[in-house]
Amino acid sequence: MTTLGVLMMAYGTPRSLDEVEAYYTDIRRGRKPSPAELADLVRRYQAIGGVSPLWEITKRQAEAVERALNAQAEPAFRVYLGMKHTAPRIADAVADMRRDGIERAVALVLAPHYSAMSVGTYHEQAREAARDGGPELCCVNQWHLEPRFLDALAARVEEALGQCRRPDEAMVMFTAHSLPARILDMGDPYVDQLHQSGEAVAKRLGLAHYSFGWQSAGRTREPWLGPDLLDSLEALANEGYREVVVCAQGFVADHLEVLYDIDIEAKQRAEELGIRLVRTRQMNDDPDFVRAVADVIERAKRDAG
Ligand code: FEC
Repeated sequence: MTTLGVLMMAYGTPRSLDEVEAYYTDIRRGRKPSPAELADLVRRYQAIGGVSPLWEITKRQAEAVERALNAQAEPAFRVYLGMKHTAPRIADAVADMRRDGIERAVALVLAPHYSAMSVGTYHEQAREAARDGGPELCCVNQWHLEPRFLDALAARVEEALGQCRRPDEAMVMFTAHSLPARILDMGDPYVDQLHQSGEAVAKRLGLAHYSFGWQSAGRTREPWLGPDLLDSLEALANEGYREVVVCAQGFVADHLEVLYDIDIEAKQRAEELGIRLVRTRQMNDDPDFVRAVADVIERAKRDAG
């Protein structure tokens, strides 16, 4: 039986504070951060314990998805991990697949919603690496409406509402990473897809109060999608909300943008505003999420024929 490759791609994170400058430079496509920008990012990593758990979680996710894919049939899938901003790079994973004689692979980013500026750039790197010599890639653009993924999100929102004193009066806010607002002029589907998955979860749970917020906007001069989560909290406080459940639906792991931007920065702002902020549990390598990702890959394999 021929082995089908899975090119699983994720953001990547510095493994130590010494790597933060190179990482930040890579994110900024080769432009070094200023000393002040670098110091601020180092400070945020220090606040979450020095390093982000993202790399360890990404590895566990890849291993668990490979096990799930191979559980029912003959082992027929092999997962290769490629990071966008750190080693092992997407190009390294593609080279490893070629070395192992993999001829076809499903390429999947561990981010459910498509934007040309996020998932699209992972795919560009993968296609570029596979251009000479393969493997042939079947790129999954989005999987935000995968039924088991929506179930997993709904279960976590329900669990968080269970921690509220008055769940019926709490606001559920679905957040995702902000992007430059110019994506709106590009016909990019990112905003619509975030609304689609949030609305599907709200429908599953019959939520009366839900809204959408943007987080972790880049520190550049151009306008980013808003309103930012911190400003939204202020507006909610003014409207009389006292409990807010934040569901970071655009992220599938615990990492800096969750552990700092929500758990430290947004919680502190919420407290100042008299709001109790409850964050939903991230997916990490939980079995329900792993099964959802395996479903996405199996469907892509079937669709590719
Ligand atoms: O835990 C960790 O160490 C890594 C957490 C992390 C994840 C992540 C995911 C996304 N990003 C997306 C877009 C952008 C754009 C810029 C940008 C900048 C940063 C910086 C850090 C960072 N991102 Fe990130 N992102 C993570 C970390 N990101 C650190 C730099 C400092 C800062 O701005 O806070 C702006 C680039 C520029 O300046 O030109 C744009 C998107 C995602 C979600 C999809 C995905 O996972 O790929 C979109 C995790």
